[in-house]
Amino acid sequence: MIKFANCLGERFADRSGKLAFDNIALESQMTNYSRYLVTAALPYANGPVHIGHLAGCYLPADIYVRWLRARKIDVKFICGTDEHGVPITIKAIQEGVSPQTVVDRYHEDIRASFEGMGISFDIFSRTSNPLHHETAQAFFLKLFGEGRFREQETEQFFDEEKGIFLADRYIVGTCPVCGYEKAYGDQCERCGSSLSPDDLIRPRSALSQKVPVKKKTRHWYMPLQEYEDWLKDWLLEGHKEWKPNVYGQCKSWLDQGLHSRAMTRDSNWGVKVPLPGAEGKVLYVWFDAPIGYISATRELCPDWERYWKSQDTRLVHFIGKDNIVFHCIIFPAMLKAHGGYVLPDNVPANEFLNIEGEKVSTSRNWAVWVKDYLEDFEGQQDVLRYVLCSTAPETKDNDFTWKDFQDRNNGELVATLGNFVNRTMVLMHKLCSGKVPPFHESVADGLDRKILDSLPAFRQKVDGNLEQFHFREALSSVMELARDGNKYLQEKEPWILARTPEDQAANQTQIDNCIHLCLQLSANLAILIHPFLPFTARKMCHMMKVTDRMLEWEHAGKSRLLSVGYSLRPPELLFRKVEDEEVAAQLSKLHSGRAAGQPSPEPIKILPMEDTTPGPAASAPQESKPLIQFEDFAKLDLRIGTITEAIKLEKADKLLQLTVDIGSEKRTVLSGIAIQYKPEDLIGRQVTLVANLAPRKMRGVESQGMVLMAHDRDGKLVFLASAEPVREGSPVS
Ligand code: B3M
Ligand code: ZN
Repeated sequence: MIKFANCLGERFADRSGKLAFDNIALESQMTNYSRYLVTAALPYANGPVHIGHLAGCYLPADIYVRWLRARKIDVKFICGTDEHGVPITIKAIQEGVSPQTVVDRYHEDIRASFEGMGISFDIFSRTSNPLHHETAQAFFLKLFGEGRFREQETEQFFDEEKGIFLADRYIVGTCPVCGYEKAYGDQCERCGSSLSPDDLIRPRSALSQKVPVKKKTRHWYMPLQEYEDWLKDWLLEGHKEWKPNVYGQCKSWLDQGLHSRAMTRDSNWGVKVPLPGAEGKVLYVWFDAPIGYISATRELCPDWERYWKSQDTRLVHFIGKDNIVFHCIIFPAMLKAHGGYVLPDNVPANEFLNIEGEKVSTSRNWAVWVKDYLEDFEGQQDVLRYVLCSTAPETKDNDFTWKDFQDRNNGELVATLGNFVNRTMVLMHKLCSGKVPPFHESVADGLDRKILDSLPAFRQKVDGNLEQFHFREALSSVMELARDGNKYLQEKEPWILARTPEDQAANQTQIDNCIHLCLQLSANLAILIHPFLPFTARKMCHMMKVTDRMLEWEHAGKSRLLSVGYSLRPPELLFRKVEDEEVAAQLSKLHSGRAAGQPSPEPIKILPMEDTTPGPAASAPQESKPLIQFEDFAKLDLRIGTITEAIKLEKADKLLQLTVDIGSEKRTVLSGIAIQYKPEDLIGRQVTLVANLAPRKMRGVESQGMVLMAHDRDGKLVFLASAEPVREGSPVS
C-alpha cells in the first residue's frame, strides 16, 4: 500500500526543508573518499575546439562532475589551456605571429566555446600563468635535487630547412611494430605503440617533409624504466577496473618496456629550465602540462593541498585516447618520483569521434566547430550534449552524422522527453486548473503503483552506470523513464476520461492521479537528466516553479516532489524539430570546408615582382617558412614610400613601372600588378618598400626595390602600408 504523508508545501520554491537521504548501494563506493578532483585534458591553445573534443573528454567529465555536485560531494573540476610546446610554436610560425598572440586568441576562444556548452569547470586556467611556471619549475627542481634525472647529450633530429629541432609529433615515419607509414615520433596511432623518433623507419620532418639531420644537444631525461616495476604493480595489478581500452594500452606499453625520456626541449617558448647554463631550454610540454592541473587547483583555492595531498581524494583524469600514456604512465611516474601527491584513481579515456565516416582533420577543416554549432543552433546546447553522449566513443571510435543528430533530436528528445513533459503540463493546465492535483489513494491502481515503485530503480541505474563511466547507458536509462511516462499516459488516456464535462466530473479522481504521477515523474526526469542536459533541467524547473534545489540528487526516486495545490507555470516546448534544410546546410558547410570556426592561417606572401598569379583562396594554407633570428630580420631595410608615377611597360602585360618617393630619393620599381591596377589609380598611394634588395634588371629596366603586397580574402593583391599617411622614408620596424 502506498502511503502519502501530507503533501508538503512549496518545498523547493522558498523553504529549505530537507528530505532524508536514500541510502543506496553506491554509498559504499564513496566511503574511502572524502573529495574528488576531476580534470579534463588541457586543450592546446592552437585552434578552436570541435565536437570531437567535447565527446572525447569534456562532456563526460562535465556530466560526471554535475552528478557528483548534485550528490553534494566535494569536487573541484579543473581545466585550462595548454599553451606551450611545439603545437603552439608551429601555429605561430604558420600565422606569422608570436606564440603569445596565438595562445591569447585561442585561450579565449576555447573558454567561450566550453562556457557556451555548459561545461562547468571550477577553473579554466592557462599554463602561461606565472603561477604555473613557478609550480612546474619547483616540481622540476625537486626531482633534479633528488637526482631523478639523467643528463645526456644526444643527437636529435633537426629540420635544416625550418631551422628547428623536431620534437615527437613533428617527425613522422614508418612504425617498426606495425608498419604504419604515418606514425609519429612519440607514438603510433594505429597500433598504439609508444615510440621515440629513433625507432621510426625512414623518418621525415612533418613540417618540410625533408629528411631531418642529427644535431647534438644536451637534455635532462627521466629514466622511466626505473618506474616499471612500480607501475606494473600500481596500474596493472591495482587498477584492473580501468576501462579496457585504457588498461589494454597501458599493459602493452609496460609489456614492451619503458625507456628514458627527455623532460626538456630546445625552444624559447615554454617553462624555462630553472638551472644555470640552461638557456634556450624549456620543460617538455608533457612535463609541464599535467602539472597545470596542480597549478590551476592552486590558483583556484587556497586549500589546494587538501585536494592534491590527502589520500582520501579521488583523482580522476578525463582524456582522449591519444593522451593515455602521458596520464597513466609518465605523469604518475612524475608524481611518484616527487612524492606527496595523490595518484589518479581512474583515467576514463574515450576513443575518437569521426564525422560523417571520416576522421576529424583540422587542417582539412573536416570538423564541426563548437562555436559554429552555438551560432547555428542557438539555445540548443542540450541537443548536441544529448547526441554526443548517446553516441560517445566510449569503447571504440564512433561516428557523428548530421542525419543521426536530426533523428535523435526529432525521434528522442522531441518525441519522447519533450513530448511527455509537454503533454503532462498541458493536461495539468487543462484538466486540473494549472495546479498539482491530489493523489487519491482509494482509486490508485496497479499501473500507478508500478510507475511509482519503479522510480528508485532509475536513480540506481543512472548511479551504477555513471560510477563506471558508462555515460551512454546512464543517459539511456533516463530516456527509458520518459518512455515509460509516455506509455503510462497513453494507457491512462486522461483526455478520454474528460471527453465531456460530465465525464470529467465523474472521473476527476482518476484524472488527478494520472496527472499527479506524471508531474512527479517529470520532476524525477528533471533531476536525472540534469547532469546530461543542464539547460533543459533548468527549463523544467522554471515551468514547475521550483528552484534548482529540487535537482539535488537525494530527491531522485521520490514521488512527492511537487506539492499538491501548487500552481505551475504555463508549458514551454523543451525541444524543437530539426528540419531537413538544417541538416543539408550543415552537410554543405562541412563539405565546402568553409566552417568559420577555424580561421585559416594566411601568412603574408611576399611576391616576386613578376608574380601576378591570382592569390590563394582564403582557406588554402600556405607553407610556413623556417624560423629566423632577429638579426636576420634586422637586415631588411623597409621604408614607407609614395608612388609618384606609374607606367605600363611595353611588351610586358603584367608589369608596371613605378616611381616611389622614399624621402631621400626616388626609386624605380617594377611590380607585377598590371592586371589588377590601372597606372592612374596608383598615384599618391603609400607602399612599403624593401629598399635594400639587390637591384635586378627586367625588360631592360633596373628595379631598385620591392613593393610588399599580400592577397586579400578574395585573392586580390593589396598593398601593405600604414592606414595613416606616413612621412616618406620612415623606416618600418
Ligand atoms: N594538450 C594534448 C591534447 O590537447 C594536450 C593535453 C594536455 S593534458 C595535461 O590533446
Ligand atoms: Zn604501429
